[in-house]
Amino acid sequence: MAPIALWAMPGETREQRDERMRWWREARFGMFVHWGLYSGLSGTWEGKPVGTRGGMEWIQERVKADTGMYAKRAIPLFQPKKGFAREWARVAKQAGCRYVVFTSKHHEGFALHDSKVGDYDAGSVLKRDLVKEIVNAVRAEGLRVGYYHSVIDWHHDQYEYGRSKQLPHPLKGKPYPNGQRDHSKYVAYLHAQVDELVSDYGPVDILWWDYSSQDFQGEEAWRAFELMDKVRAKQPKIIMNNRLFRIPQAGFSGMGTAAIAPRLDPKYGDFITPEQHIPTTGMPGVDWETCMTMNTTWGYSEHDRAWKSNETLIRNLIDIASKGGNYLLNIGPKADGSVPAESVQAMEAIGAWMKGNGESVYGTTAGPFEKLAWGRCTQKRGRNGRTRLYLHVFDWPGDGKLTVPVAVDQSASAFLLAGRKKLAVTAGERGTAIAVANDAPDKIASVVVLEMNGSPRVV
Ligand code: FHN
Repeated sequence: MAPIALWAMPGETREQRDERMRWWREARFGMFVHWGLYSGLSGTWEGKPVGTRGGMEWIQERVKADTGMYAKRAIPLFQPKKGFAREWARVAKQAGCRYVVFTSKHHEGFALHDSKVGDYDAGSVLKRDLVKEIVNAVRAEGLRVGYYHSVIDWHHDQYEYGRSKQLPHPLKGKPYPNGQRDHSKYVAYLHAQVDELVSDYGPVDILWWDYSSQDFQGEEAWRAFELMDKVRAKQPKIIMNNRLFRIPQAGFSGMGTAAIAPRLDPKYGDFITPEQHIPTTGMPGVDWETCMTMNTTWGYSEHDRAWKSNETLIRNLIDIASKGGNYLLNIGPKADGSVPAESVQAMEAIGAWMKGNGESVYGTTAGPFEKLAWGRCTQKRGRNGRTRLYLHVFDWPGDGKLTVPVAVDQSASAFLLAGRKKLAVTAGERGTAIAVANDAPDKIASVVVLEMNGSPRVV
């Protein structure tokens, strides 16, 4: 299906929307943070591992605990250390992330800010405003900041979980423990807490809603359009994802995390959100962001050792950028806020690669090729009318010749991005050959820049 992007969001022209989206499209790389009461449970319940794979931020649902039992076990373990947020911000900054999105509230319902409309929050329970600490630390590193906010709520006693067969809840299938519920009271609470979050913490750059189902979404479930309007009234430049809805016009083809449709009407949000997978091709005209874990869980688990390699993480970043998307890579801090050593190491490795090659990711657009046998390609159009192709070589040519399926003229030039070493270019109607050294400068991805007049002509 051809991607369809409409510019129908009321009151905003396409040019105004492009301006609002500019920093996000140029950023390409953000850090996701899942942190809440589940982080203290660490994938363990009553002394036993709940599992070694899958999201342990769902532990309450996995053990089918009611909110009272869950809170009693989890709250004592959740002890954020002083300065935890500065560590997060430093990890993101040195990795080359341009923005941080963190869980202001996950499905468990525990809010990290000091809320005046509830008592299941950091202010009421810990006498701390953790959202303020995180937002200030992220901004102090010069990064953009956003909230992941769950509309699903496993704590609130008016949340009518019986209205959806598809959305999860620890008590699913059981009668409401406190008698009939009035979902509109939960929605009023949801709106009030979101209003606190977009009113009391300065500029907020992103609101990452999560999540709706085909049988319970949008107006019926969340009074979604009103909620988005309220947010925009307080934060006019904010960028929001598509997850208050679950319909094809909002970029969904079903319930699976990979069930996306390459289309988006901006009245449903600003970008679509493939999860744990990278679309096979780009989606011209549709803004999208792939979110991924570093192992298999979003929230911290002491049992999940399935860490992706640095090569996989870096090549995912490149693959996504080569298709015109953003990469939101997750860390799951421990109960005290400390970042697992494996995540720190991975982010440092990404940062080292980005230090020498970030130009080939930031501010680029999707490359012109459907597929390249040896790697990926991003591109940037210069003000001088010349185009730079950033050739990310995963499989370095053994014969010292990198062939690129593009026709160039004599004005074309090439160099290695890291170190800027000039490379000889042989132009030909059937493609271009670039003379490269026998050994790859970077075993994960070496970037060769091919610069030419005008737009690339693929052959
Ligand atoms: O259920 C959540 C899950 O815990 C996690 O937050 C992911 C991240 O995008 N979103 C939902 C699953 O799609």
